[in-house]
Amino acid sequence: MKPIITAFERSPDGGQGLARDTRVRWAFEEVGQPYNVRLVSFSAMKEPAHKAVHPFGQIPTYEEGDLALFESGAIVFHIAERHRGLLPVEANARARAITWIFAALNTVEPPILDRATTWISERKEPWCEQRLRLADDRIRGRLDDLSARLGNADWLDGEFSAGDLMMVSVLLRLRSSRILDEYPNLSAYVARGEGRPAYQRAFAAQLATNAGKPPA
Ligand code: GTB
Repeated sequence: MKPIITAFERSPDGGQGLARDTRVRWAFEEVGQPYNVRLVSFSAMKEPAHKAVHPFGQIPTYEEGDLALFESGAIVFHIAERHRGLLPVEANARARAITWIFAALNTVEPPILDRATTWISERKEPWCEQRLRLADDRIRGRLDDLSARLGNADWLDGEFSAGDLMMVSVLLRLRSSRILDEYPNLSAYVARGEGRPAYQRAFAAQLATNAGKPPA
């Protein structure tokens, strides 16, 4: 039985791959596991049927038999645990890869999300420019350290892992801000992630859903 995930019926980004189903699709593609997608509208997301799976009425979700999951991090981790290809077998290397999943979601993504929320919800406010500058400085603080840690390596800790998948997914959200351009090694890291055939397939799949539909 193929797992079923949920995605936006019409993504607000018009198919740029920024919604969080893309990272889940990418994980499936990396491990070679087929999956089905159920598209949901914004209103359906808030209905009891969807909220029974996702308490906060969001996407993505994951369902397989009796198991229902929400939170993209938990879903990617679950896929990585169940299938070979996204987590090292050696115990310490595996623990470090999992640490990078958490670092992406808990340490790097929050200031990036803060910037996105400011831009989406507060851009008409007179103080928005100032707020964005503050958000950018917080992001730079994280990127300075991430860039130093990555150095000239291809991936964060040895072979490509679910930690890299999550970190690249989080950094992709920065593209429109140009901040990433200030960090050539991080820009190259993101490009390496996007260049992976599994990412390309995931991106194409979400684009196929949104092609021809104007951004919501
Ligand atoms: N922490 C959760 C996770 O990682 O799964 C967050 C889930 C989440 O934020 N889901 C969003 C959602 O369902 C979609 S991905 N929003 C609808 C709602 O809350 O009512 C976030 C997202 C949405 C749109 C863009 N975009 O258009 O650029 C990018 C990212």
